[in-house]
Amino acid sequence: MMVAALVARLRATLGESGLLTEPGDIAPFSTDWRGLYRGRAAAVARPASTAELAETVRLCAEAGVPVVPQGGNTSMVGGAVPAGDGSEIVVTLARMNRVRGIDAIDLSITLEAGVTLKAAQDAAAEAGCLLPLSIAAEGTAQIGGVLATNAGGNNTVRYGNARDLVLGLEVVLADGSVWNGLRRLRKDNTGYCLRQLFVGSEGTLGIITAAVLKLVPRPVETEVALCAVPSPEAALRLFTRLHRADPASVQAFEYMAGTGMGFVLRHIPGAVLPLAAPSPHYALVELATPRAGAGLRAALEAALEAALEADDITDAVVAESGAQRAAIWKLREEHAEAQKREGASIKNDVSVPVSRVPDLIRRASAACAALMPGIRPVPFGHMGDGNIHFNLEQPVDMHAADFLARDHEIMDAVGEIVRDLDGSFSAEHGVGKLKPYMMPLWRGGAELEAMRRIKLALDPSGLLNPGKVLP
Ligand code: FAD
Ligand code: 2HG
Ligand code: ZN
Repeated sequence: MMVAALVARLRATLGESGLLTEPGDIAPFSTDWRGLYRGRAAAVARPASTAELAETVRLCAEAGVPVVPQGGNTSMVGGAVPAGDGSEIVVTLARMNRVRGIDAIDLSITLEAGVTLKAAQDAAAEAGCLLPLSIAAEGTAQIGGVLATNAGGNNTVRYGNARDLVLGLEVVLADGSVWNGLRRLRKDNTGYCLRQLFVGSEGTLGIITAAVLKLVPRPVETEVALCAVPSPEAALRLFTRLHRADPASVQAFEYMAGTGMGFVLRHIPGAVLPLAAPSPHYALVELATPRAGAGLRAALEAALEAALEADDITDAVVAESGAQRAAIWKLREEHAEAQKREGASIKNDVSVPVSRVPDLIRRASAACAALMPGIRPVPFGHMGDGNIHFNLEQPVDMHAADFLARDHEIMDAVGEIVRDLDGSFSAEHGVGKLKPYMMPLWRGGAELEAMRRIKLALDPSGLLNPGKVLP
């Protein structure tokens, strides 16, 4: 069937408001947050229910037309961008945005895929609970996208990735059939664990339409500190000190280099460094507990004092209010945006064993400086779980296009060091359209072959998000 005939059938199924075809309307769905890719969707389908989405996928399968699922379109690897030839239909989950239920005793929340992560957090908070998943894009990223990418973020050190929070899923499969696995059981050993197959599959195995996620009791004490640290090694020692003392209270431990902090202070309105002087390195610590009277503040101050005496920190500020906590977090959360405003960047979302993070930062900085004089390393990220965004900013006097033309060379140089440190080339952003070329080197042999067989079994015609993840 021609794509035009399919579009007519989709319009009949979804109605006028359920299908976008005007170039101006579909443009935002055809490019990515980083501006690396410009695609062109044949149309954007906006189903309002699982049944409508299932029928959309069934019609696309019948017509042999590929489908690109899209959530908030915040992918850092071009995962939700359609091909440039107008041959694919984008399916946005945005209209499927109901919170279906919350149970504060079961500690679970049932959400449609198009609920933003922020709206899900707010719904959990209203019920006196915490959804312990936090990423800087949470105002835009949606539950379906967060699960399809197995997002990590700031709380992984304490609660794990998105994968660790999923109890159940509802998924539309490649032929349009619906798997309803919206269970909320803590124990359920009944064959292969299908839900974990879809988590992290980046829209290539099925379309997530709803999910049951775990909640935890809401913290009653939260403390946030920003520390100036003399080196990545010192930051790691500070992390170890806090984590050994009470692993259950370390909600986040983030590292930032002075370069990235400088970009935030320069480009983000209202950003202010709450320390006496800039530092080459920083650590952001968040401690939290649901235990009343736990004395977190005293514990944090004692740890910071000991770290100061050991020369592991040179200065620190502990937030005195919710507003100050938010202001400190803003310095960290705006890193991606500030880097974008500074110019072109090449991103390496890598992970290594936590103990090797300082080695990674030192070795990768030296390797990149040797490759390109003037390149500006901007390492930052989730040090407590070993995931550093080893990003590079273009030299000041270089053209963005000339810089970006060398992205593979630079990513591969960093990758070589990451491999040597037993790490991964993608810690939390996924593979998307940007990195399938890396898969044979990193996941080749039996692992990649098993992935291909799974893809073939669930999507035999290769219609779900083609060109993503698998080379
Ligand atoms: P999209 O970008 O729309 O899609 C991502 C992938 O999932 C695509 O392959 C798409 O096809 C697929 N997909 C989307 N919805 C579905 C669905 N319902 N069913 C099946 N497949 C689907 N990531 C982190 O892990 N940690 C961070 O700290 C973090 N911080 C970020 C900060 C900023 C400023 C930005 C721009 C991005 C950040 N990201 C982070 C990356 C991104 O936000 C995450 O990957 C997020 O999980 C993507 O969600 P989304 O709804 O925007 O998905
Ligand atoms: C973060 O942790 C995100 O802020 C984005 O994962 C990282 O810009 C990046 O590379
Ligand atoms: Zn991150």
